[in-house]
Amino acid sequence: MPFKISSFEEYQSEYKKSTANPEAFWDDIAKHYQWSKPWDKTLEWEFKTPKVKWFLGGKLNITENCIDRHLKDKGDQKALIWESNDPNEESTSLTYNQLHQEVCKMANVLKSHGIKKGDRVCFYMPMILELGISVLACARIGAIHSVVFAGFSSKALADRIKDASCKMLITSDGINRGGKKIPAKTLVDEALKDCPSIESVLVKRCCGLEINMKAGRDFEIPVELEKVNADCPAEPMDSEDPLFILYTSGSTGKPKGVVHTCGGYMVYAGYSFANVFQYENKDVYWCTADIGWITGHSYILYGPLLNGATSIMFEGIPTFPDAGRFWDVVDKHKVNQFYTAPTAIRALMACGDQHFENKNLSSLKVIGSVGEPINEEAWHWYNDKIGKGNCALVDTWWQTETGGIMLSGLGKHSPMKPSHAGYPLPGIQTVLLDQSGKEIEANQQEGYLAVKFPWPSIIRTTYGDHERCKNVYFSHYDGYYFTGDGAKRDENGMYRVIGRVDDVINCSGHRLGTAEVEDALDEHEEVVESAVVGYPHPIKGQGIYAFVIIDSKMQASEEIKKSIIDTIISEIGPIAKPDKIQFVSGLPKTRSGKIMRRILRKIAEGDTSNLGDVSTLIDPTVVEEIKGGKV
Ligand code: 7RM
Repeated sequence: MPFKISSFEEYQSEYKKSTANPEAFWDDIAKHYQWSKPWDKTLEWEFKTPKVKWFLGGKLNITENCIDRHLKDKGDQKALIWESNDPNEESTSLTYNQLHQEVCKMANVLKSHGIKKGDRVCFYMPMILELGISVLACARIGAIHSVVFAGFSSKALADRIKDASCKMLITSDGINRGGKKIPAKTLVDEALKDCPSIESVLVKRCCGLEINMKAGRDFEIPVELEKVNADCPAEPMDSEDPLFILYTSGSTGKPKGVVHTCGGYMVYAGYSFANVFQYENKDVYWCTADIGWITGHSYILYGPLLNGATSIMFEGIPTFPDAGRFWDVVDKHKVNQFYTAPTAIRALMACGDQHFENKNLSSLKVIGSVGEPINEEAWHWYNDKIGKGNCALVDTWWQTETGGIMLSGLGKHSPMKPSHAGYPLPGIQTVLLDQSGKEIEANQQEGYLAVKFPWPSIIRTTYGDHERCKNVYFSHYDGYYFTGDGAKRDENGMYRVIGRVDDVINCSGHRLGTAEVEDALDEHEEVVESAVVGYPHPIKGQGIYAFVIIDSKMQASEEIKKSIIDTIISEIGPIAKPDKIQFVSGLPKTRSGKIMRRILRKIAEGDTSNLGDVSTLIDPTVVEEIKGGKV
């Protein structure tokens, strides 16, 4: 039973085995890891409640599998390489031995501050090594990490801290982002005015910013590290104990905390990494995501480390100091597997070929894409200009909720087709459903992408609200996990994921709920009502288009627009800034009061020729007004 597949034929036979007898299949895969107690039962599941449990009764610690297990053979190999935002700063690294020591020390710091198994620890940090170390330190002692992307506002941070009643927050003085410095600690101080559950804050300085340190609450990480030793045995965790919470947006309400558990997540993160990226001993792997997103969790930290890989953590952005930065780093570290997002590819494509022409990219073997559909033009540019027609391009489809990659080629072993994610990984039983929930067999017909059998890293619950998990993912179609995406299959069974079919916008690879943005808009004093839709955007994939009704006493003006944008930045963060705001006097509503987003989407796309049936609207004249309106 191979852990790493080495031909397309082998993929096909593994896939067959995995569906014929999923439990035997995953039993074999899971045996490649280190367990302190073997599991008694492989799987228990039903998708109604839902209840899914993998490797029941098994005990393990993911950090023993990520670190300790490699010390004998790879102790002096680099585990993490850190590349600064500043291209002139020397990069640093940690070998597996050093990572072991740092994680153990940090784990002892957490313990010395009263953090125990099951406690929630929140992170609001840039991409520095202390982030990776501290996340693993949580896992070492069984504390549940909740990493909040540091582009979110203090309000959004506070919401997430409160939702999970986090006991500790780990942060930095600031964040270096291109030529800017973001005052992280100041934003944290603001958030913590309203978060009584936080008992202590650990701070790492990396920006040279002036900050306030609140006595008795705030502690400097280097000072705390001085006080502890490097001996910290790993806490034996039950397979189904939570490993982390990660918040993600949905079509309704506030972002929800997706919960992943220790055993199943470990098994699938490691397995999918090995197979999709076809990592070989001594390769250097680089994923450009931020650890604030699931891609960073699974494919900067856990997946690579589970495989004893060398993984790069990059603090910067693609366009600083110029659009050649990615290719500089690839050349400098002789990167073998490179994993990024279509929005970055499109942005760099627009900057011209001079940025990579003088860089040596010949180390690349696999180049990956994630986060949104990759359009054909970007696919070809990536394949031809970066991969030189000589690399495997893997278009990886997955979600925060799936924990790991679901649809993708396996390195060079799978056929490639522009804009197609391709085939499901072994163990992943994807289907396309029609409106009525019937499985579509035919090719080239669009349907709802769903999964009909559990895989080890499937979402277990949404933190503190299991009902919501059921409603969002398991109630649309009985017996299926519903992804929220539309897709089709070609004559060879290769999937092409088209995009969200719900009210979720994918803007530069960031997931945002239209309701979430509307709620933020409605916080503005003069905003009476709003409706938000996505529209095609050449770089971002989707842009955010807001239709806004303001108080009738107010004049629409650039100032109001600006203050509305400020409200969004403070409610959610700069990632949710609308690209377009159109003031309107009414919204197209049905008699039952529902906004007809279909019409607004058409108008936002600039396609007003055929808006379809508007007869069910209370007042069809608003459509004419909106069509003729200005942005
Ligand atoms: C990993 C991640 C999930 C949503 C998902 C899709 C979209 C992601 C692809 C893609 C087409 C892809 N997690 N998506 N990857 N669409 N092709 N290769 O992005 O939870 O933040 O977003 O992203 O709509 O549902 S996420």
